[in-house]
Amino acid sequence: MTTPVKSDFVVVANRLPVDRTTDKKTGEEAWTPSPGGLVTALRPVLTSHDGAWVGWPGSTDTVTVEDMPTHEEAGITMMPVNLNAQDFEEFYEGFSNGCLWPLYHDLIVKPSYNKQWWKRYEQVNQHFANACSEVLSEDATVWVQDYQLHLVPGMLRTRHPKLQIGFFLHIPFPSPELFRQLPWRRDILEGTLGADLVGFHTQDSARNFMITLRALGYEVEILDDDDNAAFLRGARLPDSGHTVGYVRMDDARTVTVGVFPISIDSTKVQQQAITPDTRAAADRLREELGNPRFLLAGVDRMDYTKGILHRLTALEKLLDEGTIEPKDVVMIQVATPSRERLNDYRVSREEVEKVVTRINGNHGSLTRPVVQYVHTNLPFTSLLALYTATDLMLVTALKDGMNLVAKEYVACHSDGSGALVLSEFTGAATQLVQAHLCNPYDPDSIGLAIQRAMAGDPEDKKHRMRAMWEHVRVNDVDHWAQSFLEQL
Ligand code: ADQ
Repeated sequence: MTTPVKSDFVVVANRLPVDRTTDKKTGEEAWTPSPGGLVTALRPVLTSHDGAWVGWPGSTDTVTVEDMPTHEEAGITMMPVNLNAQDFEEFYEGFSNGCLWPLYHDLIVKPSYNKQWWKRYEQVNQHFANACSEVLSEDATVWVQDYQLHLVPGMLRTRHPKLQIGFFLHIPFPSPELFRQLPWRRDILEGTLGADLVGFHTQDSARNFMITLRALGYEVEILDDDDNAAFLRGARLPDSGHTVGYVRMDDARTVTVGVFPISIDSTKVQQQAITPDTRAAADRLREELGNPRFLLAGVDRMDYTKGILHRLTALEKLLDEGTIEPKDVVMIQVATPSRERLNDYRVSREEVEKVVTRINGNHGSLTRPVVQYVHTNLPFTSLLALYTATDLMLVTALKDGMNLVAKEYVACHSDGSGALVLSEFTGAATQLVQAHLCNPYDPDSIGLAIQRAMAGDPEDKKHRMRAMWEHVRVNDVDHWAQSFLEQL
């Protein structure tokens, strides 16, 4: 086996930024880049620093470095971490998505605290740390991503004391009372604190993390500036990305805790949205739907955190009460298949499909259902056409770290058209403050936001959308990555 090139900058994430695809005609297998914003944002830093990406290739077949695209082909070193079927079940589906995911999303469903899953989580985190050790130079910068890999910073720190390590959590960090339920709470915190910089999307998450640490006896300093004083009083501020405080460790290290709200490649999305092709596809879509007065849409992974059921129930209520006429609206709901083997995901899909059927049964006509629902992954170009065609985007997550769909929608409406209904419980709501905010637990609140967005004064609607676009334009994913790495 060849020894990989040693890198000065290493990203560690659950998934590698490539997918294995099979050509339908020839049956030939190849790696295709996955379109995520993270890799786009980090590519310049990765290529200029002989960068490496450590992650799972996405299947339970064993993959070696030799099977991956070469450094020359990909511009970076791809270091695969293999997961066998049991790792996938216990580390990924089990501990990551059956325990941490529901715990961090405020117990929308019940987390399972399973010791066997925890042991597997430790083992797999060790595999990631080992793979990382193979590609890093002794004083490299390593950026560890997300809740699947909480223990990696600590494992790397023990082996390579000179590294600069960053950790970013893409999902919310829960309140101290909830986090305390976790039997392995100290291990998760200790692992995370192997980093020099720990980043969150929102002040709420950063504050929850700091207060949890303080309650467990860590020496925590929360900075005494105006913003922090305000957020400690419970005020909600638009997050702009800054240091919230420090944790003083027993080994004399200081860990910095900061807020870095993630974003999208705003200009690229906006540019793609205004091409004649996208515009024509959007017009076609509306036409095929019978040119409805209002086209509403939701675009999500099929996940119980996204509040798909809640938005459909709110729409159903408006239709049942006669507040909205079925002839005036079409709602498109696109749900990407996700974590389908987990029971909570199966149940949430069934609930969504039931309400779709009921709405169409009660309010559709022979030729036209009110809700068009697809359970599929769409190419990004189709998503852009959908965003562009949509008058009213519904993002009603019960809890969401950020929610990039909201930002993608805004970037497709740089001309001020459209409207966004946005849940208060998303990270995006701390930034896109001009959206029609709603409480997704209350169908009347979603209903009111929909009505306001539909009936709003055109000038006010335009003003809101343009203000949000300006925010997303300036605070793009590049800004996010740069501010984190500069701080690190
Ligand atoms: P997710 O929970 O996956 O991400 P989100 O931020 O909305 O949620 O990102 C979803 C992405 O998938 C978007 O870029 C969207 O375009 C794409 N997508 C959604 N439905 C699709 C479909 N049917 N077909 C194709 N693409 C689709 C986690 C956290 C979020 C956080 C992100 C980034 O849960 O809170 O914003 O990470 O940190």
